[in-house]
Amino acid sequence: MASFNFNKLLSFVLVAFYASPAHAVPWPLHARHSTHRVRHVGRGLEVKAFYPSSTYQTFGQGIDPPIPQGLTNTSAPLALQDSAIAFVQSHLGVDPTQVGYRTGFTREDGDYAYVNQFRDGVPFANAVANIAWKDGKVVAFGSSFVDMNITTGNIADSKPTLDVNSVIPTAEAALNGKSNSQPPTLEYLVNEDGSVALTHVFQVQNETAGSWYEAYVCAHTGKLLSVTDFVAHASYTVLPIHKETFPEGQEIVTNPQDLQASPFGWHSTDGRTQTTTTTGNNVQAFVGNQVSRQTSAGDNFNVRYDATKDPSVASNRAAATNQAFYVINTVHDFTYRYGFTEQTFNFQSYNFGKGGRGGDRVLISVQDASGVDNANFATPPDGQSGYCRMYVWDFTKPGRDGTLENDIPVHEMTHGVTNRMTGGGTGRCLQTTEAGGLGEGWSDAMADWVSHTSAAVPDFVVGSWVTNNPAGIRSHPYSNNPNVNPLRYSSAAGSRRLITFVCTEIGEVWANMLHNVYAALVAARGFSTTALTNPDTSEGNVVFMHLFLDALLLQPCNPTCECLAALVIVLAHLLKVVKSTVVSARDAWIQADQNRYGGANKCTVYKAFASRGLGYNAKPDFVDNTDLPPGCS
Ligand SMILES: *[C@@H]1O[C@H](CO)[C@@H](O)[C@H](O)[C@H]1NC(C)=O
Ligand SMILES: *[C@@H]1O[C@H](CO)[C@@H](O)[C@H](O)[C@H]1NC(C)=O
Ligand SMILES: *[C@@H]1O[C@H](CO)[C@@H](O)[C@H](O)[C@H]1NC(C)=O
Ligand SMILES: [Ca+2]
Ligand SMILES: [Zn+2]
Repeated sequence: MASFNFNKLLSFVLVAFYASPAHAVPWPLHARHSTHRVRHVGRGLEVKAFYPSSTYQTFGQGIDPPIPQGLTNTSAPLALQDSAIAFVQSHLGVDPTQVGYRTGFTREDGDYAYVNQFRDGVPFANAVANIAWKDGKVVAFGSSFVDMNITTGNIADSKPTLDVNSVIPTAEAALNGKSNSQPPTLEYLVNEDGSVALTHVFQVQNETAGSWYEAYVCAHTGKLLSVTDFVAHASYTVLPIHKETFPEGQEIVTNPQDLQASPFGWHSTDGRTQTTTTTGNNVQAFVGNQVSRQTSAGDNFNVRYDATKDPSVASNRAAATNQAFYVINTVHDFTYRYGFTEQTFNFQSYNFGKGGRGGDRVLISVQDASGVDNANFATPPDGQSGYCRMYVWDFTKPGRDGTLENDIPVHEMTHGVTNRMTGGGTGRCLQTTEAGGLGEGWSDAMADWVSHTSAAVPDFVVGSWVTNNPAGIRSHPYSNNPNVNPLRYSSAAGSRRLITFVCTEIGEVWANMLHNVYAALVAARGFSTTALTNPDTSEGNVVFMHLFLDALLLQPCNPTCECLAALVIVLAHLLKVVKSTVVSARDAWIQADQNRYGGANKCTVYKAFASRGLGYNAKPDFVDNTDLPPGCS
């Protein structure tokens, strides 16, 4: 029979997810995973980050847009395209043939458009502009348009003398790779000296070497004029993903991006312009509020975190921002490999035409000022950025930045993964299970999963460094030794005593079951050291991650309920829902195995669940059952 300390658990519950008894406070709203409630995103600033430009203006409340020439009915709503072109024309004094609309979108917080400079119908690669409107007024404008009055006379003819196919081999040889399936384009390229060349633009890639370039070859001379290096020079001093806590040691990690998952690398949202900050297609990591936020800059990705100094010193802020950028990108990349893609509603600014909605990279606020001793992740629907807040922990002097304990950011990002993959990207489908704590369980299980480097499955403790407590912030380490972690299915029955119990306790029961499922799969099938980037092998850790993400897509969307409401009536209702979700979450794993592996791992998985009371005949009643399905022994 499971025994656990009521008071200890109660204290945990009261301080939400990441906290300890010493810091017991009533459950603060912000410390919950207040999924779907936080909807603010700093689009106005993101526009600038999308397209770094030589000039950038903001207009406060906004300025009236010009009326496009030839417009007869001024009260008819304008197409974004027409407004964009009219504004650029009037603001830069260029004629209509010099501006071409590229793309744009309308959201509830404003309208956004992107244009390129053109000449003779040929776009400029590096002369672009972006406009943002709020309530019909122009609020921001960025531009790198070149002044044609200066360049005229020094600009190449718009008709190429060389065919693109004739210049590709030279660039392939020079760049040690092959041109890929991205169609070549013809574009003007403004050179540093102000002259303008006509270029064939295409991508040259080498997966073995991990390189990916965009080549600009002169369409008149065949000379390689410029290269966009999508991936090089990205090195970060970070706590590598498999190291759970800061004392395990920072390392310099070079080119960690997975180009299958992030085709433009981590620092580009358009495959053309590269950011040199912690702003990219998958995540923007920053310190500060929406307006004054600071991202780390390229020459600063290798700053070390110094735990003897306060988290707020500039070097520690930069290091933590880099760490956040690295972790969120890493989770983006490996979950992408296992199925959290554009189509399954992942977080990306640009979706490469692969489905789903873009414009929703993760925003992660490091050392967020709104709290301490916790972290949270808000998951609005597909198309709106996930928002993660990381806090400083004040259990020690100096305090410790939670970002430097990988189990915390991995846990948080996993909330985004599970919320998006369950029920079709609405972000609405884990309200109940989240309240019941399954979300907590998945998030801990993910942090557990990334920490492994061999077939060994040591006990896993969450939150030990930030709290300076080897026992961490859960009631027990996750363990396949029942003496270390005695939690069983029936342990969740403790939730009957107090509604808030449900949230943490179910999560711990579930995470410990998954720890045991993982151990069983690795014991049965071995361990892959390339699991983060290769999902196509059959080792236990690979199978585990497939089942983990596949099951999310299979499980049902759950009705909404609030964990905070400590009402007996709600409790009764909640328990009914929670009960069914634990069993159905397990069923989804079994079904995922059936779908992907023809049921090859059914007995292994069932045995692990049954060993913790969630056996074949377990019912939604929190009564342990250790039965195995027919055919398993
Ligand atoms: C002008 O546009 C408004 C709004 O779309 C419309 O109601 C009105 O009929 C239009 N007037 C003319 C003369 O087309
Ligand atoms: C370019 O020259 C034209 C004609 O002289 C002038 O009207 C225009 O303002 C100039 N454009 C810029 C950007 O200076
Ligand atoms: C890719 O890089 C590898 C390693 O540098 C090299 O051996 C190979 O030839 C390159 N492939 C191409 C197509 O150039
Ligand atoms: Ca998306
Ligand atoms: Zn959580």
